[in-house]
Amino acid sequence: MASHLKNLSDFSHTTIPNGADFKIAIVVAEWNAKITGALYQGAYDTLIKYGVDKKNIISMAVPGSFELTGAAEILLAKKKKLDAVICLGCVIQGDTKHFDFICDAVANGITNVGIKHSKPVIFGVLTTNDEQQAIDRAGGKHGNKGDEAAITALKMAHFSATI
Ligand code: DLZ
Repeated sequence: MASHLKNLSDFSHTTIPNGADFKIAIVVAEWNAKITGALYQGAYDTLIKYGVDKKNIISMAVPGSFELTGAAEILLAKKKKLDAVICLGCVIQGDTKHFDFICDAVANGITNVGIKHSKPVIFGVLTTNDEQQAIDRAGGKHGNKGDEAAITALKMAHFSATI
């Protein structure tokens, strides 16, 4: 069960833990819904693929990426048995500084919520220059960052469970 490394050669990028014992929340932003819907589908399907029970996946929507931090905080405060929260969003660069404020706020906010609760809170937010870059990362030529966020959640939940 324990996954402590004995030496550096034990390390493997390919080991993805089974999620049968985990309860995981996915919070997804409604802004840029076509993109975030694809991220959500990728994350959900990946959790199922690695053994997480449907009834142990909590799916919630929030208006925009800025709200992801607050939602993660509420979930972790009210649902003590969660093993991880996956935050999914897509912020696309516009003509104003809004992009920078949202990206900074959500990155720092998610980090702080995870530290506060000692629980993995995963940053699955695309921050792109344009819509095409987002499409490419939401099931396009650069894969689906929702899948990657789910795998990170499984690895970190396993890390936490084995300490
Ligand atoms: C207002 C706004 C803008 C301009 N752009 C985005 C975006 O690209 N992606 C995103 O997820 N949300 C955006 N929002 C909404 C904010 O995240 C937030 O919902 C509002 O500022 C209300 O707090």
